[in-house]
Amino acid sequence: MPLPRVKSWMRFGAQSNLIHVPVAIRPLQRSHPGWNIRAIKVMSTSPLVSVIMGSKSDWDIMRESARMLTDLDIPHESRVVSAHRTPDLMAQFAREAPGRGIQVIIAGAGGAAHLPGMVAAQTLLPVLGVPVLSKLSGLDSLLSIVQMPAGIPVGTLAVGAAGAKNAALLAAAILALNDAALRGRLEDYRQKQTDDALNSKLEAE
Ligand code: RP5
Repeated sequence: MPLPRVKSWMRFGAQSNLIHVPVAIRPLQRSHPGWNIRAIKVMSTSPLVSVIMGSKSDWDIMRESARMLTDLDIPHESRVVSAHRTPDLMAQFAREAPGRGIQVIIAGAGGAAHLPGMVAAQTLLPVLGVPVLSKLSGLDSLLSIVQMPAGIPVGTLAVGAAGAKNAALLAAAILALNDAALRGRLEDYRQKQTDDALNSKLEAE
């Protein structure tokens, strides 16, 4: 079976703890279910958005960011970077992100969620914080991220999946300032949302 056209590539696993999410990997997964897609390198695209999270347990929510970025055809990476478990990695990540071409960082964390603020303190890149649901229903995460003292901003989104999805949309809006094609894709996304709402059919009472 011929390979579908793939615009980006995927590399992830224990060693790099890094996921380059390809734009068209889903058809590839469907048509080649037995393949080890970790080993497939089709074409390299540097990520523009980095989706980081404090723990693997945040991925259920943070994958909404990654999915939205994939849908909008935005090269991105997703990885675990913990402020309290891997503080050196966090500092290195924040320092090196601009040089790697990253333009926006989305940081999800739960509980005493200091990751977004600590990363924002070490870079001039825009940092969008996503409060992950916690034992206190995400209220602790929300307050930890949104209540940054003056001087180091973190753009804070809603708690949970809606926030993760909106973080990607906000990152897209930032990138679209200098990318007319992406702006067009965002307009299409909004239009579809409008059409879906207008075409809503309610079931009988
Ligand atoms: C935070 O602690 C993470 O962002 C996560 O939301 C929370 C709990 O982490 P785990 O104990 O599930 O790894 O750093």
